[in-house]
Amino acid sequence: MTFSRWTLSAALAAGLSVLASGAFAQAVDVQNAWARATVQGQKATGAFMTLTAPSASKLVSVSSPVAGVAEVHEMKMEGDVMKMRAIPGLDLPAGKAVELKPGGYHVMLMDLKLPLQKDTTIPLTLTFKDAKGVETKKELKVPVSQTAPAGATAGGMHGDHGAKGHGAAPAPKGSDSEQIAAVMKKQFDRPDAPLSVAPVTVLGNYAVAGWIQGGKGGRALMQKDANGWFISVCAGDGLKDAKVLQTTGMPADHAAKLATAVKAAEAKLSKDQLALFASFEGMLKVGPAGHGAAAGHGEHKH
Ligand SMILES: [Cu+2]
Repeated sequence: MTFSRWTLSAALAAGLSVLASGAFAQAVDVQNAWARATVQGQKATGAFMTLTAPSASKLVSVSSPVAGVAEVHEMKMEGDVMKMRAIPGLDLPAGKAVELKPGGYHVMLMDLKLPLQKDTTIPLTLTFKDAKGVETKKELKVPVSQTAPAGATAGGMHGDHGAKGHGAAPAPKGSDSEQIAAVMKKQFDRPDAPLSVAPVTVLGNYAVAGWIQGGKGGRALMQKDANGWFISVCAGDGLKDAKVLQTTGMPADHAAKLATAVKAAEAKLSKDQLALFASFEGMLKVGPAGHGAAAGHGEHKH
């Protein structure tokens, strides 16, 4: 029974307890599963993992008692706009690892019943269908964390940056602006496309940071929680608009003050630089709560 032993040790290595209800020999291998922690009031998040099916199969549905709605989503860049939508099934070719990661395919957990707290686990049931149409279910206990754990892929601002394994890195030091620049660079800086971050406008636990990378640009809404600064939303001109800032859950007076401060900080920038900041279309909710709760996800039909 080499195969079943391999499956079990792989599951244990991933820190999961796995119970397959179908024929055990057909079990799809699950590695590095994790779900993104959420803050109070956040209604949606993502879960990620690497799936390897022994024979051609499909991931046809997902469910979790913590979410009113759970779907398999794909994310794609269309021009400069990140869009995501539910897909009826995710193809799992025989023996090929298929990655569900931030910025790519993911399990979308919506209508959350309660906040997902880091260092807890959530139950997640995956339903697979093989080439003969036979359905198999797999019950997982998925660890909740703020960022991709070591071994899992972190994804990137443009969906093409791949893993940097930054989940285990220590929190950056320095002023708020320095910490924010460090957080953004850690995730998106590349030797072939350096990321420049400026200006950074900090107001309380929120900040707006302009960024430019390889002829593209935008603004990032940063938020600070007990674990430090994280990227909350990527957008363009929306992040200097008080009304749009409010849609991220920011109190109205705070949004107004932040919008005014961002405009003041950017007052001496060149027209070209402002045009780059404006060139990021739409709004991409990043984390720590995944995406989906943000405005401007036009294709998100729920
Ligand atoms: Cu999604």
